Amino acid sequence: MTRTHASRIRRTLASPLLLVWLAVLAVESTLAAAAPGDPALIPSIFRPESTPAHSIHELSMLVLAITGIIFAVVFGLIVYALVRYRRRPDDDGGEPAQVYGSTQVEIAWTVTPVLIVVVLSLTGARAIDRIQNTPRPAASLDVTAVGHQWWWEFRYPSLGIVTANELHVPVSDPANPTPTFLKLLSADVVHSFWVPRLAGKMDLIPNRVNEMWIAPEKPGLYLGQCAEYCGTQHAKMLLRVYVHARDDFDRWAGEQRQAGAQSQNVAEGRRIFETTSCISCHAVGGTVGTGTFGPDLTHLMSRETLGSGAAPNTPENLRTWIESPEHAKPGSLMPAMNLTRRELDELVAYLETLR
Ligand code: HEC
Ligand SMILES: [Cu+2]
Repeated sequence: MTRTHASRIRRTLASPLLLVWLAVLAVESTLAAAAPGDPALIPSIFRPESTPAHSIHELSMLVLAITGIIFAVVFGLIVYALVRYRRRPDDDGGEPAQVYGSTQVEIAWTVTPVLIVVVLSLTGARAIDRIQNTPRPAASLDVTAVGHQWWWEFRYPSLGIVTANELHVPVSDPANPTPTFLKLLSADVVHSFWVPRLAGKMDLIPNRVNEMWIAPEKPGLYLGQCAEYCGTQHAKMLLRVYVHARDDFDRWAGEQRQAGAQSQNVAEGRRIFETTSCISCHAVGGTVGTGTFGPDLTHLMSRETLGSGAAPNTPENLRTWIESPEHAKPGSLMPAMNLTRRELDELVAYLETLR
């Protein structure tokens, strides 16, 4: 083998491998960035923890196995042909034997792909059927999820709860399932609800009602992400699903149902909230604030993050958020209100009582 041939072969082999390797690297670094530190938080489809995600995982493994075999066979044949039929020093430069119209070969390479496609589409259809046509147990919970640029609104019509960005649901025992059924709506553009360890993606489309369900089997926090590009801050439209043991869920729901706190010593902060245009976009139970353009703030302090996962909900971050939403989330649809430093102190002190 001459040097140019060897390097051509190496180049031919290297480019698809390089692409595969780059793709794996990109996926891994995205996952790691989404959940620095804690591997349990990595939103991976390979570690399903809920019934629809199990079916999707099984299907993915089958598809990956079939496509993996195809990849190995095709790549093996390419490598074989490259080596076996490489140019040799004693080649006479003439054309090799030309073969036309082998009926067996034609049949083989038509029938095999058809069979593969039939198997893939039938198993896919079966998985879709299993997920979408599941009978709904009486003990299920209903939640309406509304996608907004760039945050999530969650309503529990049967419990009278409205919250944002952090979805709380009860755990579902496979022997006695208590799944959560989500009704997906959009207030503006198309978004997509995706928590990989719990279920597949489902779009939230304006003027349309989509539905999906989750039945998480283990309590804990599951991370997700809006999975349909929806504008500037799409990347910071994160999803947090808290799965609770039944008692914990009932306790959380009880707290959320209570009216907002009415603390006296933050009256000035409350006055600022009620007289600044905060109330045209935000609701706080028990106040004149009934806006729905932004997240409901009645139990703001029960959330661990601000701005749909853009920042941890600490007093400093809350203050920075109100002073300049641009800081944590450039392009966010909440304007900076140009409050004085004193007004900001009073307002943040008030917001911190919203537990
Ligand atoms: C024009 C409408 C509008 C006004 C006015 C407004 N906000 Fe907002 N606010 C929003 C939107 C939209 C979001 C969600 C931003 C995002 O996550 O992308 C938000 C988010 C927030 C959050 C974070 C909530 C969470 O759970 O993540 C807080 C706190 C907040 N606003 C407080 C205030 C206060 C206090 C005022 C008044 C000084 C105010 N907002 C004025 C629209 C508004
Ligand atoms: Cu979105």
